[in-house]
Amino acid sequence: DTATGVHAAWLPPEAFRALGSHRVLVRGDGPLAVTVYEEVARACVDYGGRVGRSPDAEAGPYDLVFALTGDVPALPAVVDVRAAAGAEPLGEEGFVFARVGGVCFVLADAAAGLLYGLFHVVRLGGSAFEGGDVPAAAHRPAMRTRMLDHWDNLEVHPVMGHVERGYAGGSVFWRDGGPRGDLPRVRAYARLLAATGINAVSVNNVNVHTAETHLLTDRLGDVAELADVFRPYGIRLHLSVNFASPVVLGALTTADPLDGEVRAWWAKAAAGVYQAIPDFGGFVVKADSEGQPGPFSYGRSHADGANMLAEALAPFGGEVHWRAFVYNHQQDWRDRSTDRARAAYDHFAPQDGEFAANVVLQVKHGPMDFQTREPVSPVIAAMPRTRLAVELQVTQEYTGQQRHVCYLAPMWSGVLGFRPWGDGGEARDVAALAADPAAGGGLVAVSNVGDDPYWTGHPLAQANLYAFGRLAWAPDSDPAALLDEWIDLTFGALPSGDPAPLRSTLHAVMDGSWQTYERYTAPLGVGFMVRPGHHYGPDVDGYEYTPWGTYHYADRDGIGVDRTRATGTGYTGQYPQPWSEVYESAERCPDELLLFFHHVPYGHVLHSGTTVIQHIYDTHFAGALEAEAMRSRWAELAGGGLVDAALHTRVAERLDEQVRCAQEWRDQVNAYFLRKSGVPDAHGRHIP
Ligand code: GCW
Repeated sequence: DTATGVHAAWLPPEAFRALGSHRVLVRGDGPLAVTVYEEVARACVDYGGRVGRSPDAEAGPYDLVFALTGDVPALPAVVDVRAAAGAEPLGEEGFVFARVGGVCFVLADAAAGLLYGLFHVVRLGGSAFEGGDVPAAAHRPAMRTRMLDHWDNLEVHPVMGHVERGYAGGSVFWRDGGPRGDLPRVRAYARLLAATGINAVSVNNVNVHTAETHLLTDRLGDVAELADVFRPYGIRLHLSVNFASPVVLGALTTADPLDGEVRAWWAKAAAGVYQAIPDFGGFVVKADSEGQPGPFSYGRSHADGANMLAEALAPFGGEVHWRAFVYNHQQDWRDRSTDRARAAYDHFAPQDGEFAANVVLQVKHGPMDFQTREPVSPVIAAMPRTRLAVELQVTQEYTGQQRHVCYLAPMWSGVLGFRPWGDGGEARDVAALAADPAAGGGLVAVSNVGDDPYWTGHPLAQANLYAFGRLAWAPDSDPAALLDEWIDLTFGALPSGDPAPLRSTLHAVMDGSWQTYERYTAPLGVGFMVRPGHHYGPDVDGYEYTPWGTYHYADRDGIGVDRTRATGTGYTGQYPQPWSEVYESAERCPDELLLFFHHVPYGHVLHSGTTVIQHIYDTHFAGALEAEAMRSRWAELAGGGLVDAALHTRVAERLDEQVRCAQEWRDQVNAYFLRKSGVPDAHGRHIP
């Protein structure tokens, strides 16, 4: 049942070499323990090890034992190892790893923990089995929900294509209006996701068109089939639902959330879903946003809408992921008082405390829309009585569309580590707010996967998917260390056996790639200089006179959006102290966000000591050169046997495009600002 013709990504057979060449005992019941057993058994076939399975395992000795902590009578050692890891419960998904007297133990309270422990051992590789004792340590996911949302359509949408904002081919789930039918591929995908720690997937676009609306009812079998494939890897499925389903599916004339018949309709729909998929995760909802239906049509609030769905799901333990991405996309660009950045807070903060216990408010990490640089959304600190999930975008809509190398883990790590209250009394960071065990929100991302043989179009974009899952498990992970993990697993089976030269190239190309991308695109946090519609490549004024609320206001004197309380839109007031003061002040505002918060003259001097206009020139020249350096560095690997030739070519081709596109960005942005400002480059470089 293996997927053929698909890149193994971070789970090539060689990643299981150490595991598969030892003597392993797998105890425990249920489908997840079976998965662990099958994974180990397959590795042992490949590498000559031996696997025992309770209850009829042959006698030891074993090098590695997987067991549930309740399994005491048969395995007394479990008691000591578990005790050594501390008294805190492991939870549904946690595990203990230890090596005692030459035997490794993976212990868990529930079988999902065994699965995550298995992939921990895979990451450790040979080192799991070498050296002396390893003290017992507990590993638990920081986030309860670690979710990937697919923006996949069942059929090719005339404007948005098969996968909305997808850059890796068609959907892995759907084709021609129905299931794609390649379940081995789906299984391989589930396995990759489980290895990063992801435990929830939503299988259709948040813009729910007519065909996808039917997944909730008459097409439910197609979803159940996918759920069956994801289940053995500990992943619960979710569906994006159309708020107007009762109307679209023809049952009722209204979708008013306070209407009794509407509520009854949803209760019945939810019951139907759980009959087909007993462990169904819940609904994802984009309501009253970019043309999607929602409670506003009926004069109801978003709490009314979300709670109605929550009530339908509650009897079955399901959750509603209600998106906070609500703003006016038909704004008048002449009106400078309306500020799209304010919208989510203005809509949702007043409703804090009104959402049901099984509603999770899903908030994009920034106030606008997944730009290369944004401040952290103020909604995240504004709703202490609401469960919260932070939404990231792994698919590179605004960050190079998987034609550019852009390793996003450093950006996400900055978001997760941001402290809305500074270092003062309430020092919790974004990760802690999303992980709050009482609130139980989580981390969500828009997937970058499609039916491309490398999964993600750009092979190096696999690292973003890998790092997302790992950050959801452990938000304080170091992005460079995660890159190493990904490199070791993906490329660890080099014929030379030594990934060191490849490792240094990949770090050189990837570590700083997000900042390189930022240098040659929109400057200083101002955002939206992309081509309208598809959002690839430069168009400085592309969105300037449109209804989308995404403006930079460049004129002959200066640039930026005045979001201050003193003279602007007042957005800075949505932050708690100290940020409301720091962002309010053009002197104190961090350089990288200056134009997000302030409209300043081109001669404004940054903390870096250079003027805004000179910064624009300098970074655009530098960024384009860095893209060229990335390409040369990668080219040095050609023919060296360190990476597969086809993969090398695929990356090389995309680097050619990245270099071309970076130069186009450089020239358009520099020419635009030279013409607007009339200020020449201090270094006299050529600007067309
Ligand atoms: O960034 C915008 C995208 C839309 C997307 C929307 C959203 C799914 O351009 O394509 O729609 O965000 O997050 O809902």
